[in-house]
Amino acid sequence: MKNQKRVQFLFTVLLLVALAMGVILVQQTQELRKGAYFGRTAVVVKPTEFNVAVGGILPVQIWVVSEEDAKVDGVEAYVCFGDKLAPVEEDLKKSVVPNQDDSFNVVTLARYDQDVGCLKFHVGSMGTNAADVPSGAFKVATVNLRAVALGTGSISIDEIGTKVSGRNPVVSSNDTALLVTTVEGASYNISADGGEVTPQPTSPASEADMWINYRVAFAGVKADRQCATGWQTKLTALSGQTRKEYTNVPLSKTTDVNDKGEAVYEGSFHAPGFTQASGVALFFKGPKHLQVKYGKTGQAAFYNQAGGEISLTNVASTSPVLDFSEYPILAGDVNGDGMINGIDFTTIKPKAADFVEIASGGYLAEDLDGSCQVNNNDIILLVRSLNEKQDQVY
Ligand SMILES: [Ca+2]
Ligand SMILES: [Ca+2]
Repeated sequence: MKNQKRVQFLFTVLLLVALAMGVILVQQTQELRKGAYFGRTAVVVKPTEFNVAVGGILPVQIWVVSEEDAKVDGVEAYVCFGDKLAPVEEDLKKSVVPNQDDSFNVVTLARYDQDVGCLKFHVGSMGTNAADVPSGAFKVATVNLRAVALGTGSISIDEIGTKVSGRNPVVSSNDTALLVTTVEGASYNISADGGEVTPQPTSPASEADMWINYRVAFAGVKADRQCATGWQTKLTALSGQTRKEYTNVPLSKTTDVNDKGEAVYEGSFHAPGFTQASGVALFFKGPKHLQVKYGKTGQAAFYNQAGGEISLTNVASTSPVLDFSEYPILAGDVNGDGMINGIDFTTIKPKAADFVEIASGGYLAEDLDGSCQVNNNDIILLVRSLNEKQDQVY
């Protein structure tokens, strides 16, 4: 009797558990029905980093990644970027450029919520056959924003306010929405206009100090490059035991080119504390470059010996113009630790694979040739610098 009761009790408990689970299952099914999504997507901003001068334009790419090859035919995105950026065009729809290559051909909505710094827009593919509607990873549109103030910030996709629609492979289904499960944004850094750089000596130069007049070039930076302005350049002057370092020396782009078609930059600098007139060696280093030694004017290859043979004077007009432009400053030190190695390579490689871009006039450490895009050419430059540096002792 006692045993029979226990069995009965256990049976009741099991029944209750089963019942409870059934209720949960029913609830979950109802949740899914309420969502009525036929697939999942991620909405992503590319590139992940923007460096631009005030007034510059950020081409913000909106990408969608759909799971299981779900076809996407419309994206309503809510992109927030704060008060340091603003849509480029007054006619908001013109700030959003749909990616025609992937069938997106119409902007049906564009609203700028200036108080919160967000832009809502809808991009769709109108009159496109299901076969031509993209799936997987693809760019939907480019949103052109202008940098209007100095500072840093982020560009984010508001997950709640972003909706993706597509073509349900189950033709009989009315569900055309895709669930947005992941969003990824980007960061931006807006600096002062990079065009003009002024020297910042530790102390002003005195009459006895030497003038250094120079012409240099950066490896791979051809004359037409739009993202090679305002590159902060370090100059070190050496003679005997005297060594002086100067950051941010003046450099302005000329219309001249060297034998390889690289733009020639020139500068004239009154070097505080450097009074040595002969036996001088100069070292130049760009922001993503190796320090390159120059021991004589007109140098067209590396100067592979100790010391230097440059002469200077303390008068700007009589100090010689030293032409180093035929031996450009070697590029490739992306992280600025003074050497080119695997770390620089692993930093540059994924960005080259993604063709990460920057607006004209912007700065991107990995863009070694100033073309405003990271690609194979930048990797080639890095490798070339490594080869060049191998044989050098000084
Ligand atoms: Ca490095
Ligand atoms: Ca480049």
